[in-house]
Amino acid sequence: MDAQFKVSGNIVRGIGLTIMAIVLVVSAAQPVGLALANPGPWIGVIPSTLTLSSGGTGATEIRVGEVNDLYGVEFTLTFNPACVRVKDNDSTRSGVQIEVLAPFSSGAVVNYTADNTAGKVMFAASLITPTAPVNTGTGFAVARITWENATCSTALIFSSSKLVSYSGGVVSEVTHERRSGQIDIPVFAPKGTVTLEGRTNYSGVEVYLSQQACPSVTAMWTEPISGVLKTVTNAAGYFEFTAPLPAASYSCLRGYKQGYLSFMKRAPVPSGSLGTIDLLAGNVNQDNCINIFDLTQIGSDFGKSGSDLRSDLNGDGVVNILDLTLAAKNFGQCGPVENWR
Ligand SMILES: [Ca+2]
Ligand SMILES: [Ca+2]
Repeated sequence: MDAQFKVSGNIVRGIGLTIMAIVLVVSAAQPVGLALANPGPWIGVIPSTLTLSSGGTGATEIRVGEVNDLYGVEFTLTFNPACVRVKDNDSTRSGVQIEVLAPFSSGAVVNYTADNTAGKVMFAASLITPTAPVNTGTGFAVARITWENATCSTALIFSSSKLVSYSGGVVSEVTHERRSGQIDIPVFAPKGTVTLEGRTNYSGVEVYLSQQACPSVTAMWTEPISGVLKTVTNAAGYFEFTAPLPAASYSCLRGYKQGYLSFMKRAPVPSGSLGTIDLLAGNVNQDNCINIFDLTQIGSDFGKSGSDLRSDLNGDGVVNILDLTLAAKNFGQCGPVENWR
């Protein structure tokens, strides 16, 4: 074996490169394996996901973990300024400042500002002798950022960071992992399905989402109040809202279709699916009850054909025995219907 290596320099060199390549691959893979087995020093956003309602306020801490003798911290955290802004924690200074936590708050704080235009938070602080270095353990908070006016979700990413330890008279930079975070704003999006008795096409049901409480009376509401959101069902009866305000801002979902009893969902209107509501046919005169007035109207329209006939409950273009039977079957019923399934 020795002879072979000596004979051909090319072979030796080739093997050497292969070994180097293997070493490189192994060493590149090592930090991942080690990080899983035994987490090393880190700086991170805690909680990693801050869930806020739209327009809401909440705080995240910037913590450092698994560092012994921490003495200095510097970081820049970026966010989408179109989605959220940093609340000013120091009204005595111009600009926007975040909260520096002890013991760094009594140290040499060089920077603790936020830029709500560029979307970044900058921090640089060191402890001062005689303050002892910090053993951070599993997580030590150095700063707190209060977020306000959140309108959309955004990542919170460290674009740079430096951790410095001071031990035995030596200042040294600590290699560490950056754990980014995020602000999450769940979208309030109630949706559901409306079926229309006697029809196979469920389109054209007007659905409203309002900040005003649902009406307690059975009377048909007439016109939409200002500020409500409106949508219309498709042929399958499906509707969906994407509401810009927090869920708690909305107190009532309601809707109607000519010829049918109205329906509603009282507060709290859930985000996501409300299920399906089945509307009974026969409310020709829009008073939200099916009674003799409706039957009388159908009777007087009996035999008529054309589009947009009030008494044409099933929408087949003619007022006939089918429409009369639908209304008669539901005689005595009143809306609004609330039995979602
Ligand atoms: Ca009626
Ligand atoms: Ca008809």
